[in-house]
Amino acid sequence: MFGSKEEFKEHFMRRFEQQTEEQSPQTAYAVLGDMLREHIQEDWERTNTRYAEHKDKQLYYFSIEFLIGRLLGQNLLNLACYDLVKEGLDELGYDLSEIEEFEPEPGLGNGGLGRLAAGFLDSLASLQMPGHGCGIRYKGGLFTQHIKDGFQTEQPTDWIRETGSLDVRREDLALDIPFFGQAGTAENAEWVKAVPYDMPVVGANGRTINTLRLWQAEPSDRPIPSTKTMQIYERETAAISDRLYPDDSLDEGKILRLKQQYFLCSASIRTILKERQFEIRELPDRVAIQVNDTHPAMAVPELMRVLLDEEGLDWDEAWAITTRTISYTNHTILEEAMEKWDSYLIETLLPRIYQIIEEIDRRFKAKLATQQLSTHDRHKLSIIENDRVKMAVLAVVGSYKVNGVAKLHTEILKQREMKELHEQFPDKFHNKTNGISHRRWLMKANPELASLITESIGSGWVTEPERLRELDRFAKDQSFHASFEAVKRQKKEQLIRHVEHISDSPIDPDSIFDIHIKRIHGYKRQLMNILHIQMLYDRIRQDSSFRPYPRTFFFGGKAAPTYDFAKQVIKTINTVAHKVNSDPLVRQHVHVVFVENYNVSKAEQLIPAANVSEQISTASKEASGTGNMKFMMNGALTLGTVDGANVEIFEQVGEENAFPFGLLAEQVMQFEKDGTYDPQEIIRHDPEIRQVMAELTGGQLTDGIENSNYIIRQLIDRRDPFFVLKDLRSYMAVHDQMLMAYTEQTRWTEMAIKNVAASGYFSSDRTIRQYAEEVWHLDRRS
Ligand code: CR6
Repeated sequence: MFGSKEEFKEHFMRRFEQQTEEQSPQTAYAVLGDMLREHIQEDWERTNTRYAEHKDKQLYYFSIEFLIGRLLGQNLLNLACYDLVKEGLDELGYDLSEIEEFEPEPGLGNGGLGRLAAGFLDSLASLQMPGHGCGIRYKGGLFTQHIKDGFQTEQPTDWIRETGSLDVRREDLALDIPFFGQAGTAENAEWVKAVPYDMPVVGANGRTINTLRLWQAEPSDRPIPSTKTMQIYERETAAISDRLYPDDSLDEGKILRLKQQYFLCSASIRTILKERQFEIRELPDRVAIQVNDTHPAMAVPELMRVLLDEEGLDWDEAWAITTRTISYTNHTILEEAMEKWDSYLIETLLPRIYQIIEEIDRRFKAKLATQQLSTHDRHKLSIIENDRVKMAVLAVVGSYKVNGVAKLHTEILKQREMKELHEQFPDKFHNKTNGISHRRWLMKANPELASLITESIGSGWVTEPERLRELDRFAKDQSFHASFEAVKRQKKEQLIRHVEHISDSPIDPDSIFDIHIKRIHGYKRQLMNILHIQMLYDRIRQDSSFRPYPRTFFFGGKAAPTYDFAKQVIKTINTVAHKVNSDPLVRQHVHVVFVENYNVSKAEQLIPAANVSEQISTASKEASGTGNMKFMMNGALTLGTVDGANVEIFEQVGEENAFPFGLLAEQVMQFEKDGTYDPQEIIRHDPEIRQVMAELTGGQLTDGIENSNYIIRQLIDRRDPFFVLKDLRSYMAVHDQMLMAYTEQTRWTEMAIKNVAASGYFSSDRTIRQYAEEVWHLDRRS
């Protein structure tokens, strides 16, 4: 980026001295940001010109979330000047990692789905592919979590105000989006101005800089409807890009959410079409639109609307183009996350769109009319049913490809959740197992391990991550073992420094770091983990021969503000943590740390330090998981259920190098079907589980607080829908196995190395190559 270190230093100091603010690390952060922006500008323009001149087919990844994480460090790394800048700053008396801490994290996503979208953009740019993101520029990202008396409290964040962010306002591309009014005319509509902010996506090892276009909602200049005051209109307009919905697995069905979805789809589609330099009929050869879950599925009727009403095509032509342009990724089978919109909501807010959805449904039903189908099948195949619009069905019918995010999940879609749709469109369905950016999760988060790998096998893995396999040669190499263990130790010590202020007693770096970080949710079973810890506590106090190898259990994760059960789980974790950590006997063996405000930056500190990766979702419920891949890549062993991408992790590394346990997906689904699982039976027959349940009901695990019964209600009244008690024994047994394995240090290190070696498959570069080849056909030129 700056030629040499000297050049950088000179340039930096010159800029620094021009600042009016004092010369603090915060000012240094601002200066670095400006330098980066200027540096990127030229390559960004060049990339755009190249795409226009070569007429490359462009991919647009539509997503309601892009959890991009901090950008400064990652951009420097991708521009191959991180070390140079770090050393230069060092010599000037500044610490780059300290400067990086000044960047507020843009939390424009909830979890896996949003982080996946961000990782995909990194891979697209790094593979020099023309792929861009389209999303919303939420003023407030995901809330900041604080823990008070063991409870989660939420505080709004305002990342934009806190930073001069990297994006560029494109007033020239602003457009007005209509809501309400009458179908087909703009009369009485309420207009919202959509203003794009373009953010550069800097690819590694090249000069490709793609664009993440985030839309901001503002009042339009058009007259407002007579039924509204200016004040209400302005408030409602700003609300559209005011905040991210803080729930990743609940369909809230609120009008604001619907507005966000349509706002994103309409602004993006109309701009893509307006800027095009080709005939509309060429669209499928020039543009691919990937719809990330159903949130942007309004892309289907919106593209139809533009083709019909603005481009003047007839229905069949428009439909052929739409269904050759749009493809859809499904990320969940959880019933409560399957979006269903009340018809009247869509009809009121988007009258013309509703007409189009009705027509899509009518035509699809007419096609099915000739087939012999059961009532059940017809029900599963209808887009509109009981005055509700099922977005997943709309997305499948309106796409040319539909994918799940891990092999098991795709099979469940094909054979169960979307069986009837799969029978209608067998060729549409395919699997694309998720991936993670090895640049962020290995090179950026764990430069120590990255260097060790490069010293041993060369740097080929950086561009071809599957070459991490070459590490297998070192799995038994004693001197490699020593360096590998030293790196893990170093990362554990670094983590301790980051979190010691929140822990009530010192953390032992020699203990096993067992880490469970992700959103707090029933199916992710943080409850099972903490019940197990309470059982360890009971056993250590009751059985003087039971003195297990020391373990530090880390938890981190946010609960959706309206999800009482999950909030109660956080309280339980903190209560048990306090109890365990303040017991002089127990704390020699078990230590519990809840890391406040888990986010991407915290993940970057936690994951490299892990020995054990807790991936314990109820089998069939976690579509893929991506945290599991990050841990593996950093040499942690997966202790997990046979669910989501865990299945493929076990496949890649071999089950003997991991700790699988628990009910299988088919067993879970069988129990769900026949209803024969009775948690009471387990409580009756298992004295240890009975004891922990008694403690739970007695309020001992929640400080005796009223309301502690969300958990009881779920386990007893709702008959333990996530099979926590059912899997608890098997979970305890696999923990015992893990402890045994850990005491054989050499064998453990060998397993850890094999995990890193097998993790290359999970780079999102692999995932993106597969999408590009099999779905988007990005190499296709017209
Ligand atoms: N919550 C899945 O649950 C998957 C990601 C990304 C999720 C998770 O298993 O890894 O998507 N689903 O594919 C949704 O958000 C709907 C998630 O992050």
